[in-house]
Amino acid sequence: MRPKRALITGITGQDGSFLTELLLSKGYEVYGVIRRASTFNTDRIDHLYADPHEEGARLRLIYGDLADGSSLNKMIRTIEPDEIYNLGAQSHVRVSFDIPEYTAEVTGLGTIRLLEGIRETGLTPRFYQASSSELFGNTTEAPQNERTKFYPRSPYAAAKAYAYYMTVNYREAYGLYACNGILFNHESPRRGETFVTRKITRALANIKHGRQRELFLGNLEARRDWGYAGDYVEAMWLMMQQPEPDDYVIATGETHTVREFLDEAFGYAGLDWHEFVKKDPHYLRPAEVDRLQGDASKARERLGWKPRVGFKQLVKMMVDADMARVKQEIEGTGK
Ligand code: NAP
Ligand code: G4F
Repeated sequence: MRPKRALITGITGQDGSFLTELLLSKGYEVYGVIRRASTFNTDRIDHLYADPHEEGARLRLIYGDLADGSSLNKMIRTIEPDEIYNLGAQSHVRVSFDIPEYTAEVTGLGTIRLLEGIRETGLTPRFYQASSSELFGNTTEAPQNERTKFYPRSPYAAAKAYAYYMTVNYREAYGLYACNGILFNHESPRRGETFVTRKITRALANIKHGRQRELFLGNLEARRDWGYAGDYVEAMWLMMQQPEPDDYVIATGETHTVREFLDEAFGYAGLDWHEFVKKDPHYLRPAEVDRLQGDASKARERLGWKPRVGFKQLVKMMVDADMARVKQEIEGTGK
């Protein structure tokens, strides 16, 4: 019997790298979709990548794009994956206000291209859609669960809402095994550097080492339910192993402001953030999501999933990693 095959879009991103590690550890063959870029963009998965010509190589990278349906169709037909994880997206909420049409193209329509690719080939891979707590947007209900009404507040969230509903529709209309993981914010030392947590921990490390004096941020009062990405990819995999497909909220249940994240991170490093943080309206959003807090009871009960890493531990992990990285950079360059 051949090993299980997974196809992952967004493999070069934070979640793609953790999911690849998890699937390889479970004996899967992993096929990752990468975009052509003018510089290398595989830093997060380089440690997992073997020579594709090597016998037994279990991670292979293929050029493709969520905006290019024919490349996706060809992949599905030739790879014949057992599971498809659609993690690829223009995933930055603030940026989606600047490039709304592109965000819809990739984050919204990219999903339908994959779903149609599955339908057209007549194959029956299981399908995971990376849905988001941003779907809840301006909700007044707290905490949010699978039954909470959506109120998207950005082009990103509206594109994710389209992708969410198409995933449900293909499940109902064509009997596809398709799930939405409605994941609340999850972070790690591999988090993209323009998301607020990583922006803070990177800046903090630079400040501590004398390489930066100021940190410019937007809204410090927004509340997020921040978990650890390594825990959240396990939930993705669990959703794909159930007898029936379904949609699940994945969250810690705790909510903290950006200000609290600053307190925790700078406090841990023995600094007072008020001395360094400046407000910059550039980082405010035309419409903000003020408060997110998830209720993952369904995932706990049905998947047996629960987060292992708490808020304080997450902040420490990210600060430690950025401190070590900056130290290494300084030792490497002498600056
Ligand atoms: P990320 O680090 O920003 O990674 C996004 C991935 O999508 C990257 O691999 C990127 O490739 C790829 N991508 C972008 N445009 C693409 C295109 N046109 N075609 C193919 N791939 C494309 O995001 P993440 O934090 O890992 O999140 C993974 C997914 O979960 C995303 O869909 C995100 O919207 C969703 N989500 C994330 C969170 C969270 O808190 N992290 C919460 C809920 C949902 P490049 O490396 O080439 O740019
Ligand atoms: O870190 P953020 O950019 O994450 P956001 O907007 O919550 O989106 C992330 O989580 C979603 C899940 O809910 C994902 F779907 C999405 O793909 C992405 O991964 O911003 C968090 C909060 C916001 O309220 C923002 O206004 O931090 C506030 N913030 C304050 N200053 C800032 C900044 N955000 C960023 N990126 N940069 C700032 O300077």
